[in-house]
Amino acid sequence: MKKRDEAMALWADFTDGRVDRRAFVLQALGLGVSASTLGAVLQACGGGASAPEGSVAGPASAVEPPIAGELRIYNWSDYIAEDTVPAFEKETGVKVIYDMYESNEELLAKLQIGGGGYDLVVPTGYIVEVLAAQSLLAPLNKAWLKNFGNVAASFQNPAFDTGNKFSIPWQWGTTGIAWRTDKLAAAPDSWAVFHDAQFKGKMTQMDDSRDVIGSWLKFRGKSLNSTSAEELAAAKADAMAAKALLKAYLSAPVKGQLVSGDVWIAQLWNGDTMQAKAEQPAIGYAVPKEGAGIWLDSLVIPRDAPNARAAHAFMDFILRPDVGAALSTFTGYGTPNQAAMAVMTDAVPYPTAEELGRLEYQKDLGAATALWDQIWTEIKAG
Ligand code: N2P
Repeated sequence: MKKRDEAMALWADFTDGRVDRRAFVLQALGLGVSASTLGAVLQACGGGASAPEGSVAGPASAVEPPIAGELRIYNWSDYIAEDTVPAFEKETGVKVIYDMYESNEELLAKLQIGGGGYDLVVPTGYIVEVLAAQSLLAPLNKAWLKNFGNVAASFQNPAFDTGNKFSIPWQWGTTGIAWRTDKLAAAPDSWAVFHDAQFKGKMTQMDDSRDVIGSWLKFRGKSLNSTSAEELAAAKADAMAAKALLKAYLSAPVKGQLVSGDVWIAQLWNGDTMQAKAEQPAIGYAVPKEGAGIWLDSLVIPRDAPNARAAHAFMDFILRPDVGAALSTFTGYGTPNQAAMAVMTDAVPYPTAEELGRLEYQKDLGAATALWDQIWTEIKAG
């Protein structure tokens, strides 16, 4: 019998009462049915009532799956300390397979086509919202996240995922301007620097629709979540004027060119800028006076993750103070982990009220996403 037929027969035995719940769970896990799928199935048939609130229902109460096997992680590049994965593998015996992406859109496309078979991914807040709305995430089992209390109160219960049903925070940061302090007389204080012809060919903006169009909306005093066709048309015109002077649209990989001096001015995130500065001290970071983006990236488990148990174990590992501190020390980003912050010597301070006044979180654009996509395609092609 094929596995699928075996699973169907097992399901019939369970619903007809020939197999009890415990035997059903054990045999289904043995057939390769994931814990999250099983949880959803058991909850749908009313069997999840005894599971803890907001958990992967069923398996946690019926049988505790072991922390074992393979864990597939898909994360942004340069976004983890060098020893995090080896230390987790050594402690748990879990084998980690680690792949990287450069933008939220790349991640979203992968998850929407059901590709990758990942157990953990690291979207920005507005993408958590999109993934949850499309039922692409597995709910967290808080009983497996003993260290969750280490998260700073201000980073718990985010607007994009109330109650942390699906996510735990990874790092937070801002999207501003990295610049070579030995090539420019002063820090760029405005997005207008990307319209300054004296820097033609020495500048880059990020390869990211939300960041590029968002910067030009901020430049005109608008929200970086604007859905107004008129405001977006103005942002497009500003982006096209800048494009004529840009070397490229490039995100994290621009670091090497900032270090070498091929690029003097780059739209970039604060932490990646600090990573470049570690190699080339003549690099500064500026948040333009018109304002910029602030974001919180989070660990989430895709709905069909094969190893949700190990994914939770990795989340709980990251929530430890020492592991969280090493992570942010490497990335140069802010830690949302208060206990980690307490043991760091050079932590990024929480933004001041004055800074928060100029910073804006990206939100899901809903139906206007299509218009943004169209404008971005036109900018790239234009
Ligand atoms: C990766 C940094 C990603 C931050 N180097 C984007 N939210």
